[in-house]
Amino acid sequence: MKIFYSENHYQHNPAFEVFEGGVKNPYLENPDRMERVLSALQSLDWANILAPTDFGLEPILSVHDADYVDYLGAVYDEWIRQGYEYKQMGLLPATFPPRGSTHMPDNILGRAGWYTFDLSAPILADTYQAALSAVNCALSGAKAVTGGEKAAFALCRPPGHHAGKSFSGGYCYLNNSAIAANWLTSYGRVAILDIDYHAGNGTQDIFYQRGDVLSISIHADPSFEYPYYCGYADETGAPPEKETGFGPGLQRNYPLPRATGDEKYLSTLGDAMMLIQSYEAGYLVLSAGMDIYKDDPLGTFEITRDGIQEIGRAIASLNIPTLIVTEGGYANEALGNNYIALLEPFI
Ligand code: SP5
Ligand code: ZN
Repeated sequence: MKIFYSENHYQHNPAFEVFEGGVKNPYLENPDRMERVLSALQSLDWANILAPTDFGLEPILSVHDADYVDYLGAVYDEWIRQGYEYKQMGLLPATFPPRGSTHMPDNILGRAGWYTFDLSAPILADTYQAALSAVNCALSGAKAVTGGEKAAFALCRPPGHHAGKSFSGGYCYLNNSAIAANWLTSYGRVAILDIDYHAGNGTQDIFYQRGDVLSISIHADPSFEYPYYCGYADETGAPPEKETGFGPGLQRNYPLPRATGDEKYLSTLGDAMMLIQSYEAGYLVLSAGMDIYKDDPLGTFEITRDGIQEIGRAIASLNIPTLIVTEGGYANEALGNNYIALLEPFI
């Protein structure tokens, strides 16, 4: 299997994140995650680890707003020019625009708050380069599946599914899966299936108004879990201009309760897979967060490694060329074997 990896993620290494109550916690979305996955893969004879190719900005600008991408690319230097320097934390706002705000100020902290929705996506010196490389990994994987591969795996760090058209958050800056999915629409009908523990609010934001990508997310119910404001079952997407014969729009959410185990998860996945089949998707992008795993420090689900393999087996049985993209997953010591369990059915 072709696996795309860039070491540019190492330099994106925030020192901490801010939890509820202002608790400073060591940054969970850390370089060690990818290091573990990579070294687990390196011992396998079927893993063909490749460097990504550079697709430039065009595929990114087809998904994200240009002013947001400009901001991501330029703001760190501006921050330093203004005399700030918090070496390992970079730029992190603490004020966010209330609903209905109409003015984005020139002030750098005002702009930072405008473009992010929580305290987990600081901008460091090398954050933008890391995010670009992650996008190139996803796009390289997408290209591989258009070239006849049954599946490809993109090791994307930082992850992407919480990043919307013009916002970062949840450790995400550029939406790797959404950019790859959008790129794939030139080659056929595309579905995204997001199995990260958290609702894919960024992916939902990007495709909600569009009638051309089926976007499905299975996740912890946002009525009790992050990202709280998105991922409800009644959010089904805006009606497309052309009738698709496929319900109101092309977003589907499957919120699940705390302590969801293998059996319930797999039956929900079965429902989601029926949608993908009836949509007749020619390409599938799997936003594959492993924070569904029972030992994950952020998750509450009880999915076992066997359960993860069953998830992989079920999705592989769809027989759709599939790009598998990393998202969350913070039980670092289990991450390598969890991804291997997911990938094996696609070999
Ligand atoms: C890509 C991804 O999985 N992003 C998830 C970001 C979730 N951040 C939420 C942090 C809330 C942590 N609450 C921890 C309570 C510890 N007991
Ligand atoms: Zn997650």
